[in-house]
Amino acid sequence: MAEGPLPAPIKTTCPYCGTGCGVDARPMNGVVTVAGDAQHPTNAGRLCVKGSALGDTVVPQGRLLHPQLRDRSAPGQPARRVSWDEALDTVAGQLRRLIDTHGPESVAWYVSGQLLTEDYYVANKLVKGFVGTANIDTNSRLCMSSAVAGHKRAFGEDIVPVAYDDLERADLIVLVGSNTAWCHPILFQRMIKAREQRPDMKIVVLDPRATATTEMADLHLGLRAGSDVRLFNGLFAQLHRQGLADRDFVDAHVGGFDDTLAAADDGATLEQLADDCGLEPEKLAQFYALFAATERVITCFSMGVNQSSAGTDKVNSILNCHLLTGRIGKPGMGPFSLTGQPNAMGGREVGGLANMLAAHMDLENAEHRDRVQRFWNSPAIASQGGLKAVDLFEAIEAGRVKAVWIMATNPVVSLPDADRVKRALDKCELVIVSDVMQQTDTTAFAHVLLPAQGWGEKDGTVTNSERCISRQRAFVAPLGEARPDWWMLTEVARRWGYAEQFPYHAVHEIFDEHARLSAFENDGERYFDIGGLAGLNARGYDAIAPQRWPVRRDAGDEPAHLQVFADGRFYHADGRARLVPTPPRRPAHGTDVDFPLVLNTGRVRDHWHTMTRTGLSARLSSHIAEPYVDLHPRDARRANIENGALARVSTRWGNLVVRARISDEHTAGTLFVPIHWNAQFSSDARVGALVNPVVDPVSGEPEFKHTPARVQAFIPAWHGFILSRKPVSIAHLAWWTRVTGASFTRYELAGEGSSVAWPELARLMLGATDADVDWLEYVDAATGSYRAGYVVDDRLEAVIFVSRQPSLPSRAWLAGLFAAERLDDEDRFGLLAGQPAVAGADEGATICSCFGVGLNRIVGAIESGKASSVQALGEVLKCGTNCGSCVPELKKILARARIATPQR
Ligand SMILES: Nc1nc2c(c(=O)[nH]1)N[C@H]1C(S)=C(S)[C@@H](COP(=O)(O)OP(=O)(O)OC[C@H]3O[C@@H](n4cnc5c(=O)[nH]c(N)nc54)[C@H](O)[C@@H]3O)O[C@H]1N2
Ligand SMILES: Nc1nc2c(c(=O)[nH]1)N[C@H]1C(S)=C(S)[C@@H](COP(=O)(O)OP(=O)(O)OC[C@H]3O[C@@H](n4cnc5c(=O)[nH]c(N)nc54)[C@H](O)[C@@H]3O)O[C@H]1N2
Ligand code: SF4
Ligand SMILES: [Mo]
Repeated sequence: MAEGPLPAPIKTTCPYCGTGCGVDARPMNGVVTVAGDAQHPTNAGRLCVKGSALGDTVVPQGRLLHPQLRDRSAPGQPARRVSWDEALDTVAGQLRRLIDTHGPESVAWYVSGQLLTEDYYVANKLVKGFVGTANIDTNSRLCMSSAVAGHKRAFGEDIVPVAYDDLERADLIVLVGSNTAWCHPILFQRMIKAREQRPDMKIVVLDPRATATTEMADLHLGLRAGSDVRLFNGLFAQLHRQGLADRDFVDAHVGGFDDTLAAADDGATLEQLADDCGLEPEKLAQFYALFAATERVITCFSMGVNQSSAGTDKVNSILNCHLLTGRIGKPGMGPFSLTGQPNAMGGREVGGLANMLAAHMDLENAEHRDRVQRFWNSPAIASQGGLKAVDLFEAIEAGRVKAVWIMATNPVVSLPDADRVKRALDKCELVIVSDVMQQTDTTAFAHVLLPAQGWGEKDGTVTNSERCISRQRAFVAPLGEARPDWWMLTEVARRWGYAEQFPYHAVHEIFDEHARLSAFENDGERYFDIGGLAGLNARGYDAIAPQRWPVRRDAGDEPAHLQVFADGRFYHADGRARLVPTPPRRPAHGTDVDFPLVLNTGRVRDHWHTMTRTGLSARLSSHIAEPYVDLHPRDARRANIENGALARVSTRWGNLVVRARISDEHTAGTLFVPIHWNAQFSSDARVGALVNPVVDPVSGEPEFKHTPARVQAFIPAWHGFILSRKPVSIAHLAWWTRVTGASFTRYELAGEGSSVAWPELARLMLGATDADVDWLEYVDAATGSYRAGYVVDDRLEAVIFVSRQPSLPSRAWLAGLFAAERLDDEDRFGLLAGQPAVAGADEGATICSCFGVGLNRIVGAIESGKASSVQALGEVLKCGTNCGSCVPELKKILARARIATPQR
């Protein structure tokens, strides 16, 4: 029978990073396949590795399916399934009781840049306009709040003045504190492609760490952590000295010059500046010269800038250099804040932060408050800023805030001093959590669990880094009783008697209201204006094509894509921008004898945040399987830690145990631990528990990138791993990590007790209790080595490998055996050796997740002379030819192989 044509895809938007790629989703027979949307202006058909694997995450595993109530005073009691009515009556009733007894400030919401604009709008309206408190903050506090504060100080409004196609027009792209190659992969690929087409274009990266992004850079400045302000102040002073200030532009449009120059220029020499920033003077001079000589420069910045106790000053020190030179408001130039979450920008539009109102209006502004209150027809409106994320959880711990509704974020993992978050939630009278997953570190504390619709089920809009609004469209039926977040909020509002102000039955009605508010009494005073999208019916809304705001109603012949600030008009009351003095200061806590190293934290290529979704995908779990700490050989030697062994990292706030990755590519004196692992995936790897909760005084953003720390060896009695088709109970062990495999689960283990009776224990753990299973076993008491496995109907069921040493055979080859329906004799022969009987069949660690190409195969192809370039590797092995996310790593493997193999 001939195959029919593929069904037409549903066009939607990727739910991961702020790049905001368009996705074609095709659900078929319970499986979702995805491809890049060729018509989307952001990605023109491409997807990175996380986007390509989205289908793996639209699955029922682990989903929260029904509303539940849990009586936390009766420990051990499971949550009780209830109807939506009972759950919502409980939420509305309990919150009302607390508000009536203790006032509106006694309750709070903690929401997320992963909500859709419509969810976010309703949450913000309900809390600020109807509860009458601004105690609603969002995880964007941990992410974008320094950028928001910096923009407001400089421009008078939170406006990002660069669009993606400007990157293609720039001659210099400076990436500050951004691992773009891994965190905004498709945007990064656009930059690399632009450089291929115009080889004069340069990419400079400022990051204390060597990353996949620095691998591709023309120049990497490995500056000392926290020294960005000093570096950009130095640039400001030098640009001024060289006469590169655009006097006309500054005179006409920018205030604050004298004070800013005074703060920036303390007369330091280039050598002094370089020394303060931990750089070679030549390198710093090279960067300054490049910046000075290039008119079309875009400075992109991300978490290495925002997540700092001087985050807002870091942002302004960058904006200052652009304002001084007038390199803003023209094609191919400007400062560019890269947003992290898919709807970080949408959250800013609706005023999701505790110190904002809605539609780019301010809480502190009485006229704005009055305007919004009239528009909402609301009984009250918050008149002062609410608690910012870190303060909010402190207030919960102190008992001042008695109820919190957490929505689409996992604060027990992602906030700094995360053990305090646990203590706070433990004490809190009422914890409501809406999430898509049943079991997270945060849902464990919920009294009320509300099942939210996930990606593919929910419907709405998101706005990406360049202010492009795109639709996320539903393409599968919601699982269980999952409902949209806006619906839950609306139902609570109605129970409080606000049915008239919350009349929503469908998502387009909310978007319409949001669009109308943006235009309401605007008259050009606020740049954020999408009045042109108001009045759409369901069909019109569904058809919204990706477009950048502003979208004004009476735009006349305004070009579709405006160049922001082209007319030199800014949004302070006097229409001018501001240079902001940024005297440099060091990170809040310096190192000392007890904590001599700097702990830096961030992301890996294939995981998203707390892994609730990417952790479901075998493909995405194979690139970096375990939590780790990167450290320099010098620091490892001092602590007696070997590569691949376990290490304990401690700070004043907490500690964890993870795998040590030692390399002289890492910066001496610093540690890097990824943010993703948590109690669902590892016994002891939640790095948030170690992070200093100090925040930037202006933005309230925590200093996630800089906590004084120390590292020690962690030496268990034995190391081991299990691969098993059935789940294995490992929670009692000293240390463990769980990794999703294709048809099995992998467990990395370490334990105490030198005289473990392995033969009995292993059969029990692996569930091979039937006497007649085909059980294979190898014991070497002398070396403490134990290996076993079993086969049912010729199919491998499970293996366990244990040793006193951390070095154990490769998991990759064994993992491959689980794919086969039958274990052949050769494989059976190699099984307990952990090695293929035929040489060369072991993939090694996955590099290309799209095609499952491992390190060993890549090195093999290079060493055998079959490939000597990224392109040739792609031709021979396909690696790097789909999403391209692994190209920086391929480049690095090639470079290493070139060093290792003498030239012939
Ligand atoms: N794969 C993947 N992609 C993601 C995410 C994810 O979870 N996984 N999350 C998304 C989200 S929400 C966000 S916010 C973005 C974050 O995207 P990025 O900001 O690019 O990612 P991070 O890894 O947090 O940190 C960036 C870099 O800042 C550097 N840094 C540390 N201290 C300093 C400093 O003092 N100065 C400078 N100049 N640099 C410093 C770190 O070494 C690190 O390499 O990624 C988004 N994209
Ligand atoms: N140490 C350290 N910590 C950090 C950072 C760092 O660099 N270092 N970065 C910070 C940054 S920038 C960010 S953005 C945060 C991210 O941190 P979090 O926001 O805590 O991380 P996520 O895993 O994205 O959490 C999203 C939660 O929402 C659920 N969810 C998904 N979709 C929906 C939905 O539609 N509705 C609802 N109700 N729930 C949904 C998911 O299952 C998950 O539990 O981490 C911050 N924490
Ligand atoms: S770059 Fe990757 S994660 Fe980010 S939006 Fe595009 S496909 Fe999604
Ligand atoms: Mo973020």
